[in-house]
Amino acid sequence: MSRAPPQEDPSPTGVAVSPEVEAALASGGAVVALESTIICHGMPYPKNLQTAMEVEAIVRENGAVPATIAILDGVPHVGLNSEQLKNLAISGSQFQKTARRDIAQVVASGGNGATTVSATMFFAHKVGIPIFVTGGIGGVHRYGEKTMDISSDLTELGKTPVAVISAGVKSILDIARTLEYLETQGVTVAAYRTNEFPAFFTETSGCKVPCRVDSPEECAKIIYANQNMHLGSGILIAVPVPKQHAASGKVIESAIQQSLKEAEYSPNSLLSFLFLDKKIIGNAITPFILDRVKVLTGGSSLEANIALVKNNALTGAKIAVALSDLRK
Ligand code: PSU
Ligand code: MN
Repeated sequence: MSRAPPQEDPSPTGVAVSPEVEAALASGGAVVALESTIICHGMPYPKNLQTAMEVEAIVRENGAVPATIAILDGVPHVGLNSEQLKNLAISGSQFQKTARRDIAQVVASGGNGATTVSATMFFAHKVGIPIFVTGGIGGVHRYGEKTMDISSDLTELGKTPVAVISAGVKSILDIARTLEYLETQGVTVAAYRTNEFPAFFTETSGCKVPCRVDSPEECAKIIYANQNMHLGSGILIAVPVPKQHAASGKVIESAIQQSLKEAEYSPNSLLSFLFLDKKIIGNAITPFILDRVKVLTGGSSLEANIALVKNNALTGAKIAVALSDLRK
């Protein structure tokens, strides 16, 4: 099997860190990790490229260095140049959705991987980046108590000390059980300027969180304390979608119900022996439902998605700067 040589020499850890990210890390500067599944599997081209570039620009404007993470020709990369970012966006789902369990296989086969939250956290921590911005994380799926479909994002948060800035989790998931599971995993869950855990497209979920934070400095102090005590577990900072971009909860919920029906997503069908014959199983469920919700809401969910990712980038960059100042 022939493949192109890696564009940058990976360090002894097997990870290629871009010169800009390396310099920022060496000087204790602010760095923000970004995932690539959202680019390859979460949004269509060219909106995905446009969003990825705007998110990187927002991080820079707010004083931090962006580090998008993906596996290119079998080499995990932290920090992509504009050509690599463009290739990622154009390739879309040709890049394999790569969670923690998939990393070794993608690397061993010299493949291209779009990292999910779990895999992105893993690589961010490996190179020393404590802050990671995304849109939404995975969680406990509806009927998860029967199917055991629980995203590896949650177990990664339990064992990797990276702070993830997200807009909460989508209501395609079981939000209450997701929060219970995070508690079991020992994950600090903080809601930003609200007492309620946000549900991605909407500001509210009906679920209260035990910790409220009101400023980037307050977030940085929690991350700093987590690091100093070597707790070893992650932090989830949930930032609600900006009010003016929030989608209608009713419209979203009916689109979710419709897509669950299309995927024949019910406890009985999921547990039947026909389960493995179904087209939409395992890690294909999240992208399928997200895509159907986008179509069924006439694209309004995509606009909300883009707006909230940008808002998270703004907040995440400010937290990264505050953390870098605390460490000086
Ligand atoms: N939720 C979203 N948008 C996303 C994802 C989740 O609202 O793009 C992606 C993230 O990369 C997340 C992954 O880590 O899906 C979770 O997939 P799964 O449910 O298969 O664990
Ligand atoms: Mn799953």
